[in-house]
Formats: sequence, C-alpha cells, structure tokens
Amino acid sequence: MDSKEFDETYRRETTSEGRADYPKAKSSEYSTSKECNMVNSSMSALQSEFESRHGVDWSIIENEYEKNGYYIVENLLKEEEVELLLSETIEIGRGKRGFVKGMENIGNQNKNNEYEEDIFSQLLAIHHPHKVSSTIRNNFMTHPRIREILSHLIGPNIKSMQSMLFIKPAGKPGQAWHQDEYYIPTRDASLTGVWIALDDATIENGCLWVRPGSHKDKIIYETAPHGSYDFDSGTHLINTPNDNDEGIPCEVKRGSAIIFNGYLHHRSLPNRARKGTYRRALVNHYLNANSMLPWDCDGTISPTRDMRDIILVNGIDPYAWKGTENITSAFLRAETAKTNDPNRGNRQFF
Ligand SMILES: O=C(O)CCC(=O)C(=O)O
Repeated sequence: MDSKEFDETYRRETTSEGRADYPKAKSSEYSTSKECNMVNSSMSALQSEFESRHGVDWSIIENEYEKNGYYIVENLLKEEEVELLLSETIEIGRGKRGFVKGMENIGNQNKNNEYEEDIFSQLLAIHHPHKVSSTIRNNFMTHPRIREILSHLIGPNIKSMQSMLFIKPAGKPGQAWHQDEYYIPTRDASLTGVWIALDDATIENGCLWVRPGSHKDKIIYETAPHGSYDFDSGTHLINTPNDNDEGIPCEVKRGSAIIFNGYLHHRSLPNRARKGTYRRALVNHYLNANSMLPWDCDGTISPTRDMRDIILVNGIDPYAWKGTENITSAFLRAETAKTNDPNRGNRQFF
C-alpha cells in the first residue's frame, strides 16, 4: 500500500464512510478553538469506540502506566501500516525522500537499485525521519491510536518534537541505561516515548528493556562512561536506587508499541540475531502541549526557553501565537561505538 492508498484507507475509516467517530483530519490542521473542541469531542467518541471494540478500561491503563512508567499496546498498527512504514524506511535509506545528513558518507544518497540489505546493513538509526517523510509525519506521528492513548496518559493537548527510525541490523550495538527526559527536558515532566516495533522485537535482536517503576521519583540521575562496545553513545546511568535492577525485556510483536515515561530507566542490548536481520522500530517523542520545551536539540542550537520545531498532535497549542520553526533536520545517528564512523566528532546522541 503506498502513502496515497494509506491516506484513502484512513479517510474511509475516519469519515462517515467508515468509523464515523474517528476525527476527520489530522490534529495539526486544527488551529481554532472551535476545531479543537471538535477534536476533543471526537476523542471522547473515539475512546468509547475503542472501549467497546477492545473492552478497554482506561483507568486500568492509566494506573498501570502510572505505576510502571510504561505500557505495552499490542497491535497498535495494522500489518499494512507496518508494511507501509517499512517501504518508506527503504526509500529514506536510499536517500529518496530527501537529504539525511551523514548518509552521504556511507554512499546511501540517491540509490536506485540497492539491495535492501546493502542499504540497511550500515544504518543504526535515522533521527528526525519525519523531516523528510510526509508519510511518517502525517500518518504515524499523529496516528489516531497514538492520539487516543496519549490523550489519556498526557492530556488532551499533545505535541511532538522528534522521531527516530531504528534499523539496528544484526551486529549493531544497543543503548545503555538512560532517561529520555535528561536529553529532552520538559517543564512538566510529560515527556513520553512511543516505541513502535516494525519487526518482532526479541531479547536476541535487541528489544527494549525497562526498569518498572524507576520513573517514579522524577529524579534525573548521574551518568558516566559505560566503556562497553555493546552500547552506542558514551554513557549510562550510575548511582541510582535501581543500579542492581537488571530490568525486564519488552519482547513485542511487530506493530505493537511500548509507551514509556521520560524518566523511566530503559536500555537495549546489541542485535545478536543472525546476519541479514534487523530490529526496526519507529520511536516518536511527545509532551503535553501546555508545557514549553526548553530543548537545545542535544546542543545543536542555542539554549532556548521554548523550541518551536514541533508538530501539534492533538488538541490546542497554547503557544500557537509564537508560530513554529524549522530547526531540526534528518540525520544518521553518530555511532560512537564504531571507531571509523564518519560522524565521529559530532555530539553523542542517546
Ligand atoms: O530502540 C532502542 O534500541 C533504544 C531506544 C531508546 O532508548 C529510546 O527511544 O529512548
């Protein structure tokens, strides 16, 4: 299914032709409060529809999330949506969707007939793919089910500031224990990751691990070099009350999502599965749109009180009067565990 067909499927599902109670347009298109109210009332309808379809009791989900700092949503995406994301990933990897900084160094810019494996085997992760892919921007960052769930966990007003597309072919490292809110600070501790598996994620291929409940004290902990080639980026958490907690692996099927709190300690291990396989995942980060976003984009822009390169995902943006900016752009993650990495010397990213 290409992106046009996808849009059409969603249009049918989200209008009176299909599931009448899904919002008709994407929330980023809502600018007046009347339209926003429409989104919010659609959300309630959506909730009841979801509840009757899946017997969801939102208070159970909210309590679980509050207690553990994460929640697994099975089958968040349908199989054809996963397929669409994977074919989009190949096009991004070929350099067909636009310039991805760092890709030129590994010869992946403008490739036509490259085998999938040749394209993917070198890529750990692409940051901000939504900057080159309208499919990711319009269909997946603002996906109706993500909006539905986050409106319960974050609140009705939601914005997003980044996406990451992990490819993680066999042999690539994991990410050591860290807290996302250290890297992307919010003013109200509302940072939330939505980690969507595009392959079945297993212990062997480097699934996400979490320390349940480690988000609760809302403390950002110290970090120090981990000194391990198992992990990308230089540091891991130290001197936390959870240092001895090995955590639990979140093995999830493709299409399922792990929603996790920005203070939650989490990590992943290297992909130790057989050559030619991947552990692909799309990870988007969200926060309550009522919070300003004092994020310096990992040191790449001057300190700011409110980074405005955001996408309104649901409800209203109380800071809409500031307008938005175009600051971030797509880039290949610098792999710090790889000595000959062309990006070496750049800042390290989590
Ligand atoms: O997917 C992974 O391997 C790590 C993801 C992660 O740590 C994150 O999204 O913050």
